[in-house]
Amino acid sequence: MDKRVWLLDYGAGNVRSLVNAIEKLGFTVVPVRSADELKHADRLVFPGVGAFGSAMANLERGGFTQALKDYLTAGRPFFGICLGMQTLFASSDESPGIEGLGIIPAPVRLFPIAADKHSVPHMGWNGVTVHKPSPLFPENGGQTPYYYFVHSYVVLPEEATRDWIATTTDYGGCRFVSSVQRGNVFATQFHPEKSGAEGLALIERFLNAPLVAPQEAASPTVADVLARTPLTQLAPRIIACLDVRTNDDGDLVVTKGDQYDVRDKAGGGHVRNLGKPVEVARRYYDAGADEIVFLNITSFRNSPMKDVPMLEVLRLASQSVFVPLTIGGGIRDTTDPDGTVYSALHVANEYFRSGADKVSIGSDAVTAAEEFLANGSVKTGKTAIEQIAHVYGRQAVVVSIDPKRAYVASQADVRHHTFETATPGPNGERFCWYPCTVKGGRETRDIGAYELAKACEALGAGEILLNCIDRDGTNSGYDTELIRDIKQAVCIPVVASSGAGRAEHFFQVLQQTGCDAALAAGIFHREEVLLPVVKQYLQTQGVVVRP
Ligand code: 1PR
Repeated sequence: MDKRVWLLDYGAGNVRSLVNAIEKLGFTVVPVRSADELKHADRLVFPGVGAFGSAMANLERGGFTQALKDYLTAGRPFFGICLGMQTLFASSDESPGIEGLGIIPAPVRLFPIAADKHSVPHMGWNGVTVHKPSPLFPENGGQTPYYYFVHSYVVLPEEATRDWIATTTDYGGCRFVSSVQRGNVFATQFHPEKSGAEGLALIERFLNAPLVAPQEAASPTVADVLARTPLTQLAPRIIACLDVRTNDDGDLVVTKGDQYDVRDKAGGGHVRNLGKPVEVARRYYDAGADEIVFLNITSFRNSPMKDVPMLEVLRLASQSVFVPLTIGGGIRDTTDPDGTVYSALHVANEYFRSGADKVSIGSDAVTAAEEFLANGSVKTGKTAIEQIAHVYGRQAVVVSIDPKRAYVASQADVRHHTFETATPGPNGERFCWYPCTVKGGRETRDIGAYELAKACEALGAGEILLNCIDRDGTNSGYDTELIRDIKQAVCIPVVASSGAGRAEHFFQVLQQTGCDAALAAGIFHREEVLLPVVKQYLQTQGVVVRP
């Protein structure tokens, strides 16, 4: 069997994880860089990246548009992913006035949901309802497989899409088309290359599928599609976080701070060494982590460009970890000791090219928000958040917040947003706010986590990673008051972080704050609570989790 897979890569972004997934399955990737090469493709994968308009412009600029239309209308084997599915349609609300390939005569629309009730982008693990039996979605005994979604635009079931609907998914009261198929042309809104073993199995089924259009099942009516139950549910993400730095011997290790102090007093003050980053990441992937976060915690000291080991860690991890990888630390404009200047976007590019799906910005986000607010909340287009979101999409930009709780007797005592706390301060103070820190908690700034989160959302961040220095490493549970306050402040996903000590803490933070994900570091590294045990406990409490 011919094990070649042609990949239409117009160089816009991170296709490494898709290449890694295809190669993991024993196939060889052949890059397609011209219309002529496209004509020789027998099995084409198209991972659209960025915005609809930029994808169509890149196809046109590369001379691919007509050749791709011809390939598709000939019904040759095609697998479009996320934006690679959306470009099959006639147009998109994301880029008004821009024509798509028009293979499916229907529009892609902005998610018709209340953004103040449901985070947008739709980010995380959700199920699919199969409407068209095919070798791609074999009967699974009623069990829906979970796949990783991250998107803000959708295709809806309607007459013009009816014959193409393979699966639908439900989110925020909206049932949208999560995959389309007719004959050998197949495309998914979700990312199979980031959907763990289920995603790899789907890619493998496509690559091994008969290359001759099978006899198609009859299309369901739109009413049938909309009537099908049960609804799928977005599962909250359980995330493992790896703080990474060089130890005293110069080796890059996973470490863990107690309130950000990574030196082990009882162990002679050495940097805690909790293992090799790639091995630890693989262990968490195998244990069912829904995402993995690497935080390069000494990057404020030197430029990540010199942190070749960190880039190598990402390259190696992305070869065997097929869930989203976030990397944070040092993403800002930097000047190397030799005077070379690197923009934040350049640093982010290196991380994406090395296999990251999202980048996390900490200290630089505080500076950007302070300037944005001082500038009357007017955007300059010059911040790292804006520049990276513009090129890679807002879903690729996470802002990591490192706040500390501060008590005040009266809300009039500070100009920042405060709330009344259930646990008053040492002198009975009834209110609190959370000043943010930079440089790993070493420097406190006069901006609250509430104001920072809202400013970064306005600047284009796609997700908030909300740490809490008071809770970090204490096993005392998440600061649910802080997390609820920030969740209510923004419409983008919020990841709860810091303090998890028992499986119950994950249930508590999900139920009491409405956050989209719960992250932990210490209890997983110290194996005090295993990740599968957390998921099993959540299931006993009726929480839908990715199996
Ligand atoms: O400022 O853009 O260079 O990014 C630096 C990044 O590194 C930020 O995301 C910052 O939060 C992180 N960081 C810097 N110093 C430390 C430190 O620990 N000395 N880590 C640090 C922050 C967070 C993790 C974990 C939770 C859960 N630590 O430890 O995400 O706190 O921990 P737990 O479950 O053990 O309680 P920039």
